[in-house]
Amino acid sequence: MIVRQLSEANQSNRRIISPDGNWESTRLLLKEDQMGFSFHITTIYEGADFQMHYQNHLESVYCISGEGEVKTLDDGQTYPIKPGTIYILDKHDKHVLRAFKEMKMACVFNPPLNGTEVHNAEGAYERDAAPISS
Ligand code: 9YT
Repeated sequence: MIVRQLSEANQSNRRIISPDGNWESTRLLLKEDQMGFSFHITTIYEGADFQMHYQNHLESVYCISGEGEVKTLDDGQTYPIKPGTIYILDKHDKHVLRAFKEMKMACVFNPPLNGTEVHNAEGAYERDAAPISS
């Protein structure tokens, strides 16, 4: 069994701060753990408004706290986000995420992240990012 503490992970290289200033993510479970998915606690900063397109990954995002919305760009639909909302990008959906109040999200990625990923110009993560231990 693996047991980790968010408070400890926040003090380590598991905490990734996005260069674009929109979010940070503490990656509690990664590819190297060989579970087939990764699990992160992500903070979306208040006022964030940015586009993502996870072409190489599927992602589920559960809102623990805060308030915002997510818009899928293919159909123009907007969905409010509040504590208890989960959105599931089952079609590699291109989307825009907005935070009206800082949001804490629990995120699961398949395939799992290596650990150091930040968004590329298309809002995706590359498959071959470095692991946190390297
Ligand atoms: C909700 C979302 O996708 N935020 C971007 C960061 C990502 N969840 C991550 O790397 O943890």
